[in-house]
Amino acid sequence: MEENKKRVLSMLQPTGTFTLGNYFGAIKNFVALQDEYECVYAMADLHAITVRQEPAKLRENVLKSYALTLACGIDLNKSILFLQSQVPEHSQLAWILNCYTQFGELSRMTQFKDKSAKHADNVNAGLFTYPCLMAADILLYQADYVPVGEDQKQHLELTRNIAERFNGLYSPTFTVPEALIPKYGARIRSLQDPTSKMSKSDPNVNSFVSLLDDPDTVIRKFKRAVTDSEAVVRYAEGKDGINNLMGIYSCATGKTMEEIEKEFEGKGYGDFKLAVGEAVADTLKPIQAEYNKIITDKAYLEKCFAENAMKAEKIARKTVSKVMRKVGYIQMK
Ligand code: ATP
Ligand code: LTN
Repeated sequence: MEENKKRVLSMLQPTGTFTLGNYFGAIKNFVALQDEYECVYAMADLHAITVRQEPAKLRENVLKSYALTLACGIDLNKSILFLQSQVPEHSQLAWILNCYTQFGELSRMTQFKDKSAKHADNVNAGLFTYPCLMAADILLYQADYVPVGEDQKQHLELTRNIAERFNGLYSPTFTVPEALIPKYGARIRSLQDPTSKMSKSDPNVNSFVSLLDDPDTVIRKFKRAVTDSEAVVRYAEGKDGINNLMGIYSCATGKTMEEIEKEFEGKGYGDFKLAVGEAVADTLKPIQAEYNKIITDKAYLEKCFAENAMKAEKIARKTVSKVMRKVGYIQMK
């Protein structure tokens, strides 16, 4: 990898499959950034256990998520893609950053508030301090940019504050990262309730499109999408359902909102929904074909895990050593 390129880092929760929201909000961007930047990506499997996981299922989900991310176009000749739990520096730096983060700051995190309400029987300390682990994920690699969807903006802001605080207390140690949030894919909304984000943990499967949904399922889900009664395809305030579908269509085809309005002038929502469904199904076809090839090759996947963890650790080790020296730890000779 070239030394003078700026570095990009991002991670995904290894939930086994991804939604169209994950794809347009994050993964598609991961792929696009590979030529211009030195990219480091990972499966956030340490984060995954902030909610209870069944061990065999977690293992399977990590394999699937990794294979699917590769299938979306991550090229291991250009980028690193590793498993967070295989690089121990993440846990090490997270502990240290815990001690430079205030209780009050963590209490304000909306993802913590949402998830602790959702899993009221298991509001564990990991769920609370998880933004410090996320900060460690980013700061370990001295990342300049972090491509994420809008829901991660608050965590990025906290990461910047932690980095600036640490740099100020000692001397410049961490690169202060910037979020890279796409214009239209940043917040893909639920097809059933366009006021909330599309989420794979939504109990209503018609509310989200999974990257592994077959074409008929995709088209059926778009046909059922909630819209409004105006019956005019235009991007406007108060038309959450149509705005969301236009955003998705724009992400899938590269067309602008004006071009989409023109294309569907005088046509009804039925035609529009069908076109969105078909465009999305076409986007997913090559990803699914590639995924089906990769997921059956466990030996290849395991080789990728090992090689990429080693590459990641080489970068992460340097940062941890620097941090330990600054904090005042005696280094092993
Ligand atoms: P859940 O929906 O179950 O809460 P998640 O999909 O938000 O989980 P991740 O898989 O970790 O969790 O998300 C990976 C990336 O996808 C993040 O960068 C996140 O910002 C982005 N993302 C998630 N949902 C959406 C969405 N609806 N629109 C745009 N981006 C999204
Ligand atoms: N918190 C993120 C996943 C995540 C991440 C990161 C994203 C973990 N570590 C580092 C960007 C950078 C989520 O819930 N989507």
